[in-house]
Amino acid sequence: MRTQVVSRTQVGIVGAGPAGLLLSHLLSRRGIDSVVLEARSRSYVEQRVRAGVLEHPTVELLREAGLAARLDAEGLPHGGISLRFDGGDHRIDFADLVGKGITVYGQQEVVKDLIAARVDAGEPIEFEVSDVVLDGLTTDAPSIGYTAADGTRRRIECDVVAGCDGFHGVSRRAVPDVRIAEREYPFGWLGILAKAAPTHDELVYANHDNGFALYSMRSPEVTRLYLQVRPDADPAEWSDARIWDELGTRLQADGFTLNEGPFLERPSVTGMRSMVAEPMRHGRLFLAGDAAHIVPPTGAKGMNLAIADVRLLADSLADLLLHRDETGVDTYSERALRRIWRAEHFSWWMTSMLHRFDDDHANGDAFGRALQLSQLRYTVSSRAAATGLAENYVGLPHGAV
Ligand code: RFL
Ligand code: PHB
Repeated sequence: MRTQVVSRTQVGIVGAGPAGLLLSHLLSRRGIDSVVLEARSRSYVEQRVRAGVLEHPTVELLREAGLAARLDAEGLPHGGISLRFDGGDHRIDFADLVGKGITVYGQQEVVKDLIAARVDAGEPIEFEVSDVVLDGLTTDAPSIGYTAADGTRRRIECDVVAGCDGFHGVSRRAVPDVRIAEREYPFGWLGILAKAAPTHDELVYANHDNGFALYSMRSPEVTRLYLQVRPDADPAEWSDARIWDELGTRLQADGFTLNEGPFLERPSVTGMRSMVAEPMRHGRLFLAGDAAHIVPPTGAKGMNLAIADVRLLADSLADLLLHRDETGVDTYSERALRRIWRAEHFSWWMTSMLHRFDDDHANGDAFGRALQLSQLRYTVSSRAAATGLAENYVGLPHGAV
C-alpha cells in the first residue's frame, strides 16, 4: 500500500474555478479554513478563456469581498446591449430601464485575482491533483482522498466537502439520489479571440438567417466573437477567412464595421446545454456552480450563477461551523435553485430567440422563425418587455427570487 499523508481542514473544496476559489475566500474572511484541490495546473486555470460578462450583483459582491481592485481599474462598464435582426440594430438601454449595468471582465482575470488573494492569505491551493475520492459524506467527518502532484496519496479530513469541480467533476456523481433535468440544443458556438480593437462599445447579439453571431470584447485591443455552428463542427472546417466572412455577413448592419486581426488562440467549439441537478446536497457534501447546473452561454449567466451559489453556501457554512445552526445548510439547495431556475429560463429564452433551429428541415421552420422575429420586435419596442430582458441580464439582486 502507498503511504497516506493525512491532514485536516474545516472545508475541503474540490475545484479551483470561480466557485471553489471564491468560496475559499469568503470562508477565510469569516475565520473558516479551507483547502482547494484542483486537477489542472495554475497556469492552465489562469489562461482558460471562458465567460466575459459580470452581472451587477457579482461586481458588488467582489467589491464587498475586497477583490475588485483590478476589476475596477480594467473592467469595461457597459450600459446596454444591442439585438441585431432584420439588418438593424436595437439597443436595450440597461441604464435607462433598470438603472444598472454589467462589466466586461474575463473569467480568467477573476480567477487570477482569486488565486492571488488565496496566495496572499497563505491559504493553500493544491494544483494537479488526481484520483479524487469522497468518503464519509453522510457522517460529520467526511474526507477527500487524492493523489498529489508529487505522486503521494493523501487524505484531507474535514467538516464539510464543497463540490465545485464543474460539469465534468466527480462531486455530482457522489450524490446518490440526484435528479437531472436537462436539454440539449442542436448547435454549438465557435469561439474566436482576436487581436483587433473593438469597433463598437457594447455587445451585439445577432439573429441572422445563417445563424446566431455574438460580438463581444475583452479589452480595448481584443475582440471576442462567437458563431453558431453545428454541434459536431470541426474547427478545422473554419478557416480564418471563412470565419471573418461569416462574421461579416451575420453582423452586417448600417454603420457597423468589423476590425479583423490575428487569432490569439485556436478557435474551438462549445456544445450548448441546459442542466440542473437536484438536490445540491448529500449529507456533508454541497454542490456549487457548474457541478450542479449548466446554462447555454447566450444569457452570460454561468459564472455569475456559480458566484451567487457560493455566496449562499459561505453564509450557510458559517452558520453551521461557527454557530452549529443547520438552518442555512438545510435550505441551501432549495434557496440556490430559485435563482438557478430563473437563470435557466432566461438563458433558454435568449437562446431560443436568437439561434437558427431548423438546420435539419429541408423547408425550414417557418413558424418558429416568425415567432422569433415577433418576439424580437416586441422585446425592442415595448418598454415592459425590454425591462424584463434588462433586469435578468444585469442580474436580479441576490435573494430576490
Ligand atoms: P469551472 O470553472 O469549470 O471550475 C471547475 C474546476 O474544477 C476542476 N476539476 C477538478 N478538480 C479536482 N478534481 C477533480 N476531479 C476535478 N474535476 C474538475 C476543473 O479543472 C476546474 O478548474 O466551474 P465553476 O467554478 O462552477 O465556474 C463556472 C464557470 O466556469 C462557467 O459557468 C462559465 O465559464 C460558463 N461560461 C460562461 N459563463 C458566463 O457567465 N458568461 C459567459 O460568457 C460564458 N461563456 C462559458 C462560456 C463556458 C465555456 N466553456 C468552455 C464551458 C464560454 C465557454 C466556452
Ligand atoms: C463573452 O464575452 O465571452 C460572452 C459575452 C456574452 C455572452 C457569452 C459570452 O452571452
